Amino acid sequence: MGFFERNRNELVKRGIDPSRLPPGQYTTDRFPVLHAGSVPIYKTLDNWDFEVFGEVNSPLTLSWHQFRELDAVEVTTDIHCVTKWSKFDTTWRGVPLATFAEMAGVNESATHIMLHSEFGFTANVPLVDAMGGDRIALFAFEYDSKELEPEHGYPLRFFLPHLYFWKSAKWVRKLEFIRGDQPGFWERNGYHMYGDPWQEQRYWGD
Ligand SMILES: Nc1nc2c(c(=O)[nH]1)N[C@H]1C(S)=C(S)[C@@H](COP(=O)(O)O)O[C@H]1N2
Ligand SMILES: [Mo]
Repeated sequence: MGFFERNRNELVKRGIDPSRLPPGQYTTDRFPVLHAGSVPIYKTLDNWDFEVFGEVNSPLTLSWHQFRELDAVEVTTDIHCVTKWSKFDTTWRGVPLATFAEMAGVNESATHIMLHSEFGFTANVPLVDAMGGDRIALFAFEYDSKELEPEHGYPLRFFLPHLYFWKSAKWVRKLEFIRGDQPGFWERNGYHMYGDPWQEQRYWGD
């Protein structure tokens, strides 16, 4: 029996439905850390801000304090990394993307969002995925009821669990509404433009 089959059998033994695992994934209870480049260190959040711009009527900039005054929600759900680990029942707290679309007055011309993080990291997501129906799309500041660890995105990361986890940009500073799709950092480096784990859209051409 191979590793992936053993991993699925273990889930069954633990009473967890193995169909929660997308194709080619295995579960872990650890929380691996993955990113390009270094982890930003913030001595204070006094100079931190969050900017919303692009195809909107009223671009805006929020301080950390202003950001934290917005209504937040908590969700518990599974996450799936393109490097094949999945983690079940992770709990996050943050402000829904829809809040910012409303505050800034997103134009009908917007089709996608581009997330901009520290050190130039970017990630692209279709707007319907970020706003539609029962989809979860948060700007998250807590994991497991505690503020984010520096290596997991402190103070703020995007959280979009229905796509591979590379779309969930850590250390996010700007939300841009754009017209037409553009590749972000990993998408320019060979990852799929969309990244649906259930379709195994890992790389270009998948
Ligand atoms: N700013 C930034 N965010 C990023 C990345 C990155 O390189 N830079 N990598 C992504 C990738 S590839 C993954 S799998 C997840 C990993 O999140 P974690 O380290 O909290 O597990 O972060 C995503 N967010
Ligand atoms: Mo990743």
